[in-house]
Order: sequence, then C-alpha cells, then structure tokens
Amino acid sequence: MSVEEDTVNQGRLLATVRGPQDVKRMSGEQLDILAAEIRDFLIAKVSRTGGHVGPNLGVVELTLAMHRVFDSPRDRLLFDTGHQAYVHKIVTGRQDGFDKLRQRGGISGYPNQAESEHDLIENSHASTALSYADGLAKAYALRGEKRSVVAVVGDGALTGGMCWEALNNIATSGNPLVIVVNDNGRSYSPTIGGLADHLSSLRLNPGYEKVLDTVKDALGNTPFVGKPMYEVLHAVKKGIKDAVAPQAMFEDLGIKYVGPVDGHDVAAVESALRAAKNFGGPVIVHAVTRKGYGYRPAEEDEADCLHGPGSAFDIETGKLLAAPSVKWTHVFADELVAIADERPDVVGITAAMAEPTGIAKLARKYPERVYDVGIAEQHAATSAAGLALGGLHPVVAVYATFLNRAFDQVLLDVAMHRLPVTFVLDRAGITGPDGPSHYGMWDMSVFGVVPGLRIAAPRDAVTLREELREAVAVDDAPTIVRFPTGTVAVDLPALRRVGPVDVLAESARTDVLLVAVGAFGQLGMEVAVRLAEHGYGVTVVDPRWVRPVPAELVELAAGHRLVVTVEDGVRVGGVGDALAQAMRDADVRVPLKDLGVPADWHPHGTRAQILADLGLTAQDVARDVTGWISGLDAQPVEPARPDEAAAKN
Ligand SMILES: Cc1ncc(C[n+]2csc(CCOP(=O)(O)OP(=O)(O)O)c2C)c(N)n1
Repeated sequence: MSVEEDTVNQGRLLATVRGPQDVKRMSGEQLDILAAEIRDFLIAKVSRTGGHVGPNLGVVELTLAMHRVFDSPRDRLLFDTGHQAYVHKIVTGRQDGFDKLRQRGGISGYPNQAESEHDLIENSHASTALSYADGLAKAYALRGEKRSVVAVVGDGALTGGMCWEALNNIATSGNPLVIVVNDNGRSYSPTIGGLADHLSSLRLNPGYEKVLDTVKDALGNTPFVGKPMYEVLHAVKKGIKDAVAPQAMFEDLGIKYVGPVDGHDVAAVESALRAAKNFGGPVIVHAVTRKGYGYRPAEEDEADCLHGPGSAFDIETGKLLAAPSVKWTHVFADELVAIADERPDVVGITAAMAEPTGIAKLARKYPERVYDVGIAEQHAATSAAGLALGGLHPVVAVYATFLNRAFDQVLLDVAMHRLPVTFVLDRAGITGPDGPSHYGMWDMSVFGVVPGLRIAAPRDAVTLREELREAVAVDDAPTIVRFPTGTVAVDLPALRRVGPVDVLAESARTDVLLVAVGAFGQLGMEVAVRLAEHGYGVTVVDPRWVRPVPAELVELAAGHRLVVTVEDGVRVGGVGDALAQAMRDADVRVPLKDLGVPADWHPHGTRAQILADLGLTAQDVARDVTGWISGLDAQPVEPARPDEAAAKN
C-alpha cells in the first residue's frame, strides 16, 4: 500500500479539518488527498444512513475551492436545493454528525441554520438560490457591507423559472455576486433530455466529454462576455458544446461568464472563483462536474447516478440493503400504464422526476406520451392545462410538497378553466428523513380551497387503482390523488360503501365515527378494536374522496355521538376542518375532534417516529378518543343508527 493510499484510508488529513481555515492551509497535493478522503468518508457514512451520494461526490473539489477563496460565514455560500451541501458540512466542522445523518436528532440532509453559522438557506426546493443571492447582495450593498455572495446552482435547478427571473434581476442590479453553475448534465436523470432513449445520452455526448478534456485550455481565455442568457443556459443544458467556444456571452445582460472550468480540478476552480470574486459585479462560473465522481456504482448508475438512496446501501454495488417491497409509487405506475393502454388521450408529465414518481414506466412504453418539463412545477401545471385544452387528459405526477409551488396555476389556469387534469401527489403527508421542507402535508389544505377540484386519498393498492381511474374519468375539473411514501399499505376491504364513503368497520353501538383519511385506514381499525375493549362502538370510515366533503359523511356523522378525523396533513383547513364546516352548514351538532399534523416545522426522522411524536399512532389515538367519549357522557345513551337519524330529518 502506498503512503498516499494509507493516508486516504486512515482519513488522517480529513481528521484535521475542523473548519474552513484548515482547508485554506493545505497544499495542492494535500487537497487531492483530502478530496479522496472526503469521498471515502461520504461513501462510508451515507451507505449506512442513505442520503444524497451522487450530487455530493460531484462537488468535492468545487466546495473545497469555494471555502479556500471565500471566507464563510462572513461571505455567504448558498447551495441551491441544498442536497449537495454535505462536503460543505464536512468542511465546516460537522464530520461527527454524519453517523446520524438524516436521522432523528442527527444532522439534516440539507443546510440548516440551527446546525451551523455557515448555513443560511434551508428550503430544499430547487431554483431559489439565485433569488436569495440577489436579495442578499442588494442588502449588503445598501448596508455598505463588503461581503461576497456565492450561489451554487445545478444545471437541473437552472431549468426552474425562478433562476431565470433571478438572473434578469441580478444582471440589472449589477451587484457583485458569484453564480457557480455546477453542470453535471443531470437532474436525477439527464437534465430534461427525455426518458428511455436519453437515459444514457450524457456519457455518450461528445461535447461533454470534450469539455472535460479541454477545460483547462479554455480557462486561459476567460472571462467571456457576450451572448444573451438564453444561449448560455441552452448551451449549459446541451452539455456546453457551444460554451467551449464562447464569445460575447452574457453581454446583453451584463453578467460575466468564466468557464467552462474542470470542476474536479481544485486549482482551476479556485482561479476561476478568484477572478469572479475580484470582478466587482455579477459573474457566472461554469464548472463541469460528474455526478457521483470517483465512485463507480454512482458513476455507472444510469437512472440517477445514485442521486439519493433513501436508506442504507451496499458499498460494493450501490444497491439498497432493504428487501425490495411494493411501493405506492409502483402501484400508481402500473395502473397508469394500464389506463394509458385503454385511453390514448392519457399522457404523463413529470418535473424532472420520472423515476421517483413512477412516470418513467409510462415513458418506457409510450415515450411520445410523456413530457419531462424540467424542475418546473408551475409550468407543468399550465402546460397540462394546455394539453387538456388540446383534448388530452394529462396526469401530472409530482411529490406533494412540490405542487405547493404551482398553486395559482392549479387554481386559475386549470381549475377556473374546468380542465380535466389529474395531479398525482406522491410522498404526501409526513415523509421522514428529508425533513420539514419535504413534508407533503399542505396539499389537502392548500388545494382544498380550489373550486371544483376533487381530492382522493386512497388507503391501499386497491383503492389507489380505483381512485386513479375515477380521477381520470372526471372530464370537467382537476383532480388530485395523494398517497404517502414507502411500502403500500395492506389491503383493507370495505364492509360496504355509502356514496363514495367506504365503511371499514362498524358495531352495534354508534358512539364514534372515526374518519380515517387515506393510509390511516389500518390505524382506524386498530383504534376500533381498542375502543371496543372499553365497551365503545366505533364506525370506521374512509371517505376516499375528501374534497368536496361527501354529503354521506355528514349524514353518517349525524348518527354518532362523536366524530374523530385522522389525517396525514395539516389540521388547519384539513379534512377535519372541512367536515366540521360541512356539519355546521347542515346543522349537525355532533362534536368533532380533528387529529392531524400541526401547522409547524417538524424535524426529520423516520415517518413512524414523526407520526409517533405527533400522537398519530393507534395507541395514542385510541387513548385520546377514549378520553373524549368517556368525558362526553358518564352514562352513554345509545344514539340512533345513521339511517334512522336521516329518516328523522
Ligand atoms: C421544486 C423542486 N422540485 C423537485 C425537486 C427534487 N429534486 C431534488 S434535486 C433534483 C435534481 C437537481 O439537479 P441539479 O440542480 O442539476 O443538481 P445535481 O443533483 O445534479 O447536483 C430534483 C429534481 C426539488 N428539490 N425542488
């Protein structure tokens, strides 16, 4: 074993890094060793916890160079999305935290203000960093503070409209600001570029390869000033072929351009950053990197370069250790293909997440019927409106948290035009390790106010298939079908159906109507069993369609002494709130208790841990409900069954 390998294996150099100043002191040779040690460290740690592997392996040298040229936290380093900030965490003294990365009580998978003064933005939704940077630079200019602002943004994030809006403003304001474009040609899959056909296009793209070979030569000719923003961004997406010979770039906008620079050459990146820092106005530093660099399973992973394995994986192969299971996403993906087989008008849209949302399955069978619009959820919604106006039925598959971005588009562009667009919200509710910004807990409240929009929350695979079919059968309004993350819940057949509402359990006594939303069906059943032990009768129902509130649900409520709702979404404006309002409107004076997620920022952890923290376990709910019902009346009277109650009205 060579001395160098030995050092790398021991991680000796890395152990000396307690803050950015330690990296600043290192020689070029040491930096190379450090970069290798960081890669070893990242792979070893993240393989145990899951997390963003590929993106971080790609920015090791970039991050080291940034910390050498700039003086964080006085200078502000902003990471767009923030999933690629692990190296930044390592450099800023958080190595020890990596044993509990993304775990309850451990460090976050994103920048986090509470963790470090070196972290500033922690939203983790893409394409925002340039806007933050614009504002920060303006603030420092107005306050007369001499501090650099540096934003790192991926070529994937650059497909988001906010980046373009920010660039226009950054150019006009002229404030000093460094934009580092981390161009690895990929979002999850190759950036935009389509699906099956294009999954391996990047590596075969001669322009991209050429850049990696020639960047050092090109660096001598920088900075370039000239062509308008569109051309540059276009070049970025194409793999920079055009940018290798750029003249007059950004002239129209007044943003200097430096690059392309080999993002895995610390010295080259450093020299570009120093030039940018000293320029005194907005500068783009275009760094070409490889996602997953230095780790074969990531570099060779065609799907997403090991973008973010959700849990522990085998270091040799990069494959997850957990036994594969059928996920909600798989059920959706299969059923969508089955529907598309029957309905040629059904098309799919993804916002740069074809594989994670399952739309990729449809794309493999019908590539011409799937549109990857980039990280552009707002555009996805209005483009879907256009598709619907053109006679198609689009199914827009996004994570629940990301549709928040497109509220106005869903409201006016889709719903006001009464257009048949189905939004499929994966990872709805509490998701877990990605933390507060990734919780899909707002959808039922936020989209619950959209006139005409119907929301379904399936409880298992059977109802997911069924409700998806019902959704795409709606031809005069948008629909949402939302389901949680992870393994699909076990099938829970209904006893009977009242209107759209499934009755899952009932007893001779009608003390409590338990409205179990979506995947909480099973929890409802367990609560019923526990309450039966106390002599109380619980009717467990799954409304299936939670918006608009089914009239049958209100009628059922009228026949019970207490209504309890349990939902995987914020309580404010949630299903419980909506049912309470419907009951008030119908003069149904049965008390209602709504259990759900408080409108707050909930920490990361596993989904089960966070739900337990929120009291959303069968045990907790049963205890609460027992307390409420026993408190209602010491001598419970047996109320009439719902049909009798309805007859009386
Ligand atoms: C608004 C929004 N939509 C989707 C995502 C999910 N997402 C996280 S990272 C990512 C790809 C980012 O690609 P890029 O910016 O090029 O960074 P890379 O991972 O390639 O380093 C996506 C789509 C997100 N974070 N925010």
